[in-house]
Amino acid sequence: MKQIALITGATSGIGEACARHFAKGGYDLIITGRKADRLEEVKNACEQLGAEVLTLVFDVRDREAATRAVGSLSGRWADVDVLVNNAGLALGLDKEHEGDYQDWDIMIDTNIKGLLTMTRLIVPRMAERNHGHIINIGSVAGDAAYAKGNVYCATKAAVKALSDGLRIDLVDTAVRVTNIKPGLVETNFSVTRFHGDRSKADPLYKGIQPLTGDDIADVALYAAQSPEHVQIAEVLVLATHQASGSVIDRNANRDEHLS
Ligand code: NDP
Ligand code: 8X3
Repeated sequence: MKQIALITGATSGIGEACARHFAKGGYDLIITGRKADRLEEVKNACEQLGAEVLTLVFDVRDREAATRAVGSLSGRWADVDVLVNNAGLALGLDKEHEGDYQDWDIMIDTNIKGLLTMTRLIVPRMAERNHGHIINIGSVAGDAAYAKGNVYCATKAAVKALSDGLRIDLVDTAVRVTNIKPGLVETNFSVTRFHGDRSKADPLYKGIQPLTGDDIADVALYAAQSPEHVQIAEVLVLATHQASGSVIDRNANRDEHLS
């Protein structure tokens, strides 16, 4: 019987890449997101790769909708083997004392409370089965704050604390917890952060070869496919010319060719 991976925020970027990689890696999938059309496209792509795929359309901030969606899973689909808590976002890049209340609430509700809701809904069955793996998508931003990153960085620091706490609480079970902390990944992330303004988002990826969603999905699949006695607790994945959340060399003229 194939294992089942549930991936939140599978309509774009890292989540979409995880869906494709887990499909190729032999998993059946439950992919979730807010955009039904995009989920159908990702579903079709993953079916081409040999996966059976269920889609669940809901916003991770809507606890009732999330509860209904997870409650609708029956038979083998109720036994999720891998939960990839990926749905998340940054909104705004402002000084903390000048930030936007609504941006703050959306980040906190999605990155912390949404992740917690999915954990609360899926992990009890894993604990009962003494089998499962939670892969949280944290960030280098959770390791140290950077200028104007304040609330986003705080949400990703929370993802680290929640991953560590869950790992402690599950230590007497065979359920594993991994926190993957990507650096600069070129996805829709920055377009979202700047509320759709590409003229602010695009320069972030200039002068450096950023990571791709596929690079992060590779790491997630590696962690999931590690032998059962191996728990990849935390992985920091940076672009080669990135040293931390705030130290990035953007010398586009350097004489090298990364492939
Ligand atoms: P994208 O914007 O490409 O993808 C974000 C995904 O999350 C989308 O599918 C989006 O859906 C979904 N999402 C956002 N809010 C909600 C919500 N309320 N309910 C359900 N789904 C939601 O960005 P990334 O792929 O880069 O981001 C994925 C994760 O990776 C995030 O947690 C982000 O913080 C983290 N990350 C990203 C890095 C980067 O540099 N790109 C680096 C480190 C971590 P929709 O299309 O409906 O908005
Ligand atoms: C996304 C990476 O450094 O842009 O979490 O915050 S960063």
